[in-house]
Amino acid sequence: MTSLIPLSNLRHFAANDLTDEQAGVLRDVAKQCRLDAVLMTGIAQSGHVAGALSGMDIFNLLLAVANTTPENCRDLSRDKIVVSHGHASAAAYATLAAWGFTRRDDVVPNFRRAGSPYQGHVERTLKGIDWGTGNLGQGLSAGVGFAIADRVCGREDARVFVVMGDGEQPKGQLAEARRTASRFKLSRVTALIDVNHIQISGRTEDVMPTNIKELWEADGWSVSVCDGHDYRALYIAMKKAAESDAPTVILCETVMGKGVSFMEGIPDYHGKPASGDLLAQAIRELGGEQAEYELMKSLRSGALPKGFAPEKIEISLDLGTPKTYTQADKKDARGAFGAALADVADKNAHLPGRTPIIAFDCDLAGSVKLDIFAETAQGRGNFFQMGIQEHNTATAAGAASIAGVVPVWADFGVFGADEAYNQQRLNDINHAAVKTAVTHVGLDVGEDGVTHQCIDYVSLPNNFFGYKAVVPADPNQTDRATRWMLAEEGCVLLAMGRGVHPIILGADGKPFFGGEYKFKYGEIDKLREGSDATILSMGCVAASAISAAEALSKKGISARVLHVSSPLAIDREELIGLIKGRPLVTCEDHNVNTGLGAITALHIAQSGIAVKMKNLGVWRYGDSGKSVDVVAAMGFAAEDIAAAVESML
Ligand SMILES: Cc1ncc(C[n+]2csc(CCOP(=O)(O)OP(=O)(O)O)c2C)c(N)n1
Repeated sequence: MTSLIPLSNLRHFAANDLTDEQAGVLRDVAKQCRLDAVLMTGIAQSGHVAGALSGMDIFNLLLAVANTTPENCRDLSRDKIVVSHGHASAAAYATLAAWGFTRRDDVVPNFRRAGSPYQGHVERTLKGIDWGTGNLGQGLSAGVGFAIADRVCGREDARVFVVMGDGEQPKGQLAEARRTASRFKLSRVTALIDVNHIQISGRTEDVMPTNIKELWEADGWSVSVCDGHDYRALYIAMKKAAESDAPTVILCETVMGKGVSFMEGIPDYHGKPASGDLLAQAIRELGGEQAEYELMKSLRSGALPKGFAPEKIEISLDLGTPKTYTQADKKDARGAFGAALADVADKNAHLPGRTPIIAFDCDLAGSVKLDIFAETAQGRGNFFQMGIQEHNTATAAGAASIAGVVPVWADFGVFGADEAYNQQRLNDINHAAVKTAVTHVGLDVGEDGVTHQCIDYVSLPNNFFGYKAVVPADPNQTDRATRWMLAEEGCVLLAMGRGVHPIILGADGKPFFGGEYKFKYGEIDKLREGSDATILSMGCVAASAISAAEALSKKGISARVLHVSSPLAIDREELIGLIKGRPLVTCEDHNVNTGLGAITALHIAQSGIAVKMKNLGVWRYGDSGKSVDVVAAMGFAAEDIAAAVESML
C-alpha cells in the first residue's frame, strides 16, 4: 500500500504546488485504483469501467485536496463531493478505498452485489458519497444546494466539488444549475468535467454537439482547461478555482479507458467490463496478478460488508402557537401555509441553535404565499428566487435538506410534483427532507384549466417509499400541518388548492381543526357521526362532504363524514372499523383512479371485507372555468356526493 503521508500538505490546497515526488505518489495510488476498478468490474462482470479509468486521477486528487476525510464525514462543515455521473462508481469506490473511507477487500469483491453498500451507481450508503446519483444531469444542482446551505449556516470554509461526465453536458437541468450558481455567486463550487470525448453511443462531439466551454462561460462561470491525467496541472487548476471569486469549472481532458491499452479511446468499454483473456491482460497491464483476482472473486460469496448510515437530520425549531381562522377571515389554505411558515421563521430567527429555514421560489411567490416569508427577518436572507427552473430547484432543495437547513419549496402542484417527479424521487432515495408545499392542486386551480390541474399529488409520492403527503381540509388544518412539517423527518408534500373554502366546523359549530387540535400524521378526522353510510373525503372536498351529509340528514339519512389528510399513512384497522357494514362514498379533487378512492379500495380488498363503494373524483381532464363549475361538471360537488350515497341505500 502506498503511503499517503507525503500528500498531507495538499489538503485544502495548503501547498502552492505539487512536488515531483507527490505527483509520483499520486500516480502510484491511481495505478492501484485503476487495477481495483478493473478487478471489481471484472468480478461483478458489470459496471462502467472505461469512464472510471479516465476519471481516476480527478477522483484521486480530489480526495487529497478536499477537506473530506473518513473522520469528518458526519461534520457538516466538511467539503462536499458530488459525483454527478454516478455510473463512475468504480472510480469513486476505488479511490475512497485508497483514501481510507472504505476497505479495498470489501469493495473489490462486492461491487454491484445485491445487499452490499457498493451499489451500481453511487449512493449515500458509503462514507464519502454525499449525494446518490445515476440520473445524469442532476449533480450540479445538488452541489448548488449544498453551497447554499453552507452559506446560510455560515460555513465559510466549506467547498463543494462536483465531478461530472462530458456526455451529460447537454442536459437542460445543468444549465439551470449553472445559472443559479452564478446568480447567487456560489464561488465555493468547483465543477470538474471528465472530458474523455466518449459516451455510450460514440464520441460526444457526434452524439450531441455541445459547446461545453462556451456554455459555462456564458452562464458566468470561470472556465479552465487542463490535462486530466497531469497531477500538477490539475492541482494548480483546482487551487486557482478554490481561490476564485466566481464558481469555476475545470474541463479535464482525459483518455477513455486510460491505462488499459485495448480500452483507450474507444467507446466499447463504456458500460462493459473486460472478461476472459482481455481481463487477464488488463490486470497484467496495471501491474496486478491473476491470483489476486481469483482470491477476490472467491470472497464475493462471503458475508456482506456493512454500509454507512448517513448523518441523521436533527431539526431544532420552536413551532410557535397555531392560529385559528374563522369564516370571517376568508382565508385560503395557501395563505394559512404562508402565514404559518412566516410565523415559525420569525419566531426562530434570533434564537441560538435553531435550524435555519430557507425558501425556494420559482417565480410564483405571491401565488404560493412565500412572499410572506420573504418579508420576515429570516426570510430576507434566506429566500432564494430560483426562476422557472423547477428541476434544479427540487434537487438543490433536496441536497440543502441534508446539510443543516430546513428547505421549503413552494410551487404550483403541476410544477412541484409533476414537473420535478424524477428529482423528487432522487430526493427520496437520498433520504432528503425537502418540504414541498404545492398549491393550486386539483380542479380547484380554476380558470387556468387542464394544463395546471395537478391531479396526482397523492399518487406521485405514493410511488416513493419514504415520502409523506398531507392534504389538509381547511386553513386551520393547514396551519397546524405546516408547523408539523417543518420539524418532520424526511420529505413531505403539502398539497393545497387555490380557492377559499369553508372553515370546517365540528358538530358543536366550532372550528374542527382550531384551538387545541393537533395535527397527527396518519390520523383520520371524524367530522360527523352517522349510521347509514360513510363519506370519506380528502382535502378541500371535506366541506362538500359535510354539506352532502347535511342535505342527506334532511331526508332522514344519517351519513358519517370522515376526512383523510394523510392518504399514504392510513391506519387500515381504524379505517376498516369506521367504514365496514355501510355503503361508502369517497370524494377527492384528485385522479379518482389513483388517489384516495383507489388507496381505500386496496385497504378494503386486503382486509378481506366487502364494502359497497362509489368513488367520486377527477375521471377525465377537467375544464377551464370557475372551480365550482368545473367540479360540478366533473361530478363531485356536494349534490353529487349526496346522490351517490342515496343511490346505494
Ligand atoms: C438522465 C440519464 N439518461 C441516460 C442515462 C444512461 N447513461 C448512463 S451513462 C451514459 C453516458 C454518459 O456519458 P458520460 O457522461 O460522458 O460518461 P462517461 O462516458 O465518461 O462514463 C448514459 C446515457 C442516465 N444514467 N441518466
